[in-house]
Amino acid sequence: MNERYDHANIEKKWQEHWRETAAFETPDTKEGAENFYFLTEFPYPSGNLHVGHWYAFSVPDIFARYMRMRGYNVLYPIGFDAFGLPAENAAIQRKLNPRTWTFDNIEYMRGQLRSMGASFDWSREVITADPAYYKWTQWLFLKLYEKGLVYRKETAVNWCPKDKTVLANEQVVNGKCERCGSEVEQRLMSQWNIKITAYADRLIDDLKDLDWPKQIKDAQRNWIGRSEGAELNFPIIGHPMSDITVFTTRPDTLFGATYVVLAPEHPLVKELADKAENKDEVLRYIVVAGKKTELERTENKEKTGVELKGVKAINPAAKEEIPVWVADYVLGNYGTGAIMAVPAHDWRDFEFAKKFNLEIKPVIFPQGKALSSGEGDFTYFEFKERYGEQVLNTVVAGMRNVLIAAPIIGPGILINSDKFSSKNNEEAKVEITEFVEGRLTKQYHLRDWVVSRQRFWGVPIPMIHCEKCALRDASGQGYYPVPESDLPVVLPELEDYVPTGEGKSPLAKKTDWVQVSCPHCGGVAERETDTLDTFVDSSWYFLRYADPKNGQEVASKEKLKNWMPVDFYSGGSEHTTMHLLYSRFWYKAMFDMGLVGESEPYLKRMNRGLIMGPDGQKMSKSKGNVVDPDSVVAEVGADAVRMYLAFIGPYNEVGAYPWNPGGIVGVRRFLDRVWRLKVGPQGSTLDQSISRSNLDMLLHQTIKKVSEDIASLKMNTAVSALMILLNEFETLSAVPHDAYRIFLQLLAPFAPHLAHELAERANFERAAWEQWPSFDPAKLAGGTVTIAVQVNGKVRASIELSVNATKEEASAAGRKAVEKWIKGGETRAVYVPGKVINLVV
Ligand code: ANZ
Ligand code: ZN
Repeated sequence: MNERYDHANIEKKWQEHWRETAAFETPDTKEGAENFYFLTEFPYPSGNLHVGHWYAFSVPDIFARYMRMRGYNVLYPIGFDAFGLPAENAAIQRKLNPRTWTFDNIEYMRGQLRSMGASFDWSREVITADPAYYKWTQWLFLKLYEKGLVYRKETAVNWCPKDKTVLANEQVVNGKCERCGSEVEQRLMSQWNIKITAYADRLIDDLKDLDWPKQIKDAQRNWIGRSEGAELNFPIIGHPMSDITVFTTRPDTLFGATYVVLAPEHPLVKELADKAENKDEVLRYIVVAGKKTELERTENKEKTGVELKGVKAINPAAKEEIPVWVADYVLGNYGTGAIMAVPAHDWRDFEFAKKFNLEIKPVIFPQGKALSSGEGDFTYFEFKERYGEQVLNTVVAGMRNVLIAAPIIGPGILINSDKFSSKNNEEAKVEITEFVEGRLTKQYHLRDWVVSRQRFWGVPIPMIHCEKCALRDASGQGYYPVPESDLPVVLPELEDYVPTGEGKSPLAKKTDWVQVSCPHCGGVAERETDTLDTFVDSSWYFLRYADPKNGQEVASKEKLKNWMPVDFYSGGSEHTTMHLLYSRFWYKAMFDMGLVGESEPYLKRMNRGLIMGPDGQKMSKSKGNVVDPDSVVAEVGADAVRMYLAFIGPYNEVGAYPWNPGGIVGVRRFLDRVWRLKVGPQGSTLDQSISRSNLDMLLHQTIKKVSEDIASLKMNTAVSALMILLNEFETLSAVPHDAYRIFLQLLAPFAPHLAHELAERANFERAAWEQWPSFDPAKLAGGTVTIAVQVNGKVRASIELSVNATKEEASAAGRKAVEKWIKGGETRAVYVPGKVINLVV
């Protein structure tokens, strides 16, 4: 072909063709084809597609197209996560209406997404800021409310001073706002919460049945953070009405608890401070501690605290009087907000005890030969056997006041623990808990999900507050759901969207919207003016793709059955403990209400990696290393960009891959070579080719490799295999027509425009090439060839060798055949596969 590979026209032509023929509109069911739901996380309408979007959508498109060619009825939908802070902040910066800004962006991004040649079904597009969508977000929120899974409560919440809104725990990363990076403050506020903790056990236990990467499962398990332990009561001397209840994961160490610690927020602190000799000091400490962030308190810094002087508690097992402290290394919102301190076996307690000179009492004897005498090292039981129990007891009791250099952390044998001494510590956990009438419990790191946002650009929370009813209401709150027939509560237009920072959304200023009649008494009441966290919107969007235009319900049961659960979900690792956790919860709650047919939404999940700037740094405007995909596409074409991103690294691993301008040129050159391939006349087949057997084998090996690699998302090695096949093709005077067809079939998911164009030009029947080729296992192994063995360039013998033989194998076989010339001497081999091995002595 002398004509230039004109990517721009070819890509335009095929994109128009796909659009006009509605090529990727997916029917709900398709005769003879199994449904396959392939989901990628939908984008925020941020305004401009960046390389990250290309990576998120164009590489998965290879998989979607491959599955379609394999005969599946593939749903590969797209939509926009349109509400939320990023869009709203961007609009405010530009002094634009967030709605206009968002919908303009969506329009622009649609065009950009189309330029990828991705096989999205646009007819099912979902936009979370569309009232037809968020009607169902509100409806589902009210369903959760009905089931007692939504409640309003005053709690200490994370407040972002810059975004002027409350954040969920998941949106605080290392003490900073996940969106803007500001240091998060704690504020006491009354907020709407979703009771995700009610599902903590199921969210952990059901992970085991999912085909998800281990890291993602582990991260969710850790985030939920289930600890099994016990609540134990420590009586306070002279204060018979209230004990100090501690949560411990180590009730086996109870005899070693030498003091108790209350969090500064603990409700008993003020009461006990009144009794303490140093009340003022205690109160001052509480104020100082209250100013610290949770991160500052849990970081491994110098421990601080103050004793409640004169207040004593009793260790319920050892029956000894122990001091009571207030210290901020104990958190108010975990467990019971109080701990028993066991400095001999816990690092934090150990450091604290060292600093304040508190008693350190070991109650666990480590496993292994930990006891030494003049006669050697012994385990606990060996020592007991040799020297008798009495000697052992004296030694062990002696340890009590020995200043140990570090706590004994691991398991072992109980000592200094009365009748429990000599027991295995694990065994003693339950027994000691029962002995002091404690109770076995579980604790979770997971907190309920605070979903109120004091921002404009979100779904209005469909609740109404009535001051009058609040007085008569048992809860005293006076909140009532908006009647279902009044949904959606439409987000009104405002003059001013800027958040006020006073703890209320700008919607509060829209008094005519706020005022509404009370669904309970009919009197004058007020709408809730906070909006929902965008993670609520995205907790169920994938269901809507199954039935995007349904005005009667979230989605019809039948359509859900066609598509759910999602077969494969591709997305970013930042969502591991946010969206992925929230949506699993949401789906389980819907399952319990009979709204969906199973309790897990996504069968298989993968997290993709990141594309870095050419300098290896994260792309950012300030670093000036942002690659603009539009200009690269204009230069080399969408197919080259797709294929380059596929080639950049394994898609199934969370790597960081720097953008390499040289690499993209290389891929473009590959496509140019494909364009120029010399193809045999129509009807020419492999069978007529001279190098038939080798080519046949390589072709079938390539089919196998590319199929397996795409299926496991190792797109990079699939591309390499295509490159090797092209090299081989280029050694032929003409590529047999049937081999060429297979090559285009394999290329089609990666470079769909080019492959379609070439297939059309080669006159292939659509049906004949638009399906995935299969390989013949018999042809994979390949035959043998006879090659010449030279010694210093002179032919001395010939050998039969597998066509796949490596240089080492060829050299070894060659040496054997020419032993009498080389006599075991050292040789260097020059190997031309299929032809000759030259051994240079
Ligand atoms: C005594 C003890 C002895 C403990 C020992 C540990 C080791 P996880 O695993 O995270 O659940 N703890 C309990 N509530 C706390 C709070 N509000 N703030 C800070 N620390 C708290 O941790 C449970 C352990 O952390 C509990 O078990 C308690 O210390 C401490 F050798 O009790 B342990
Ligand atoms: Zn009322």
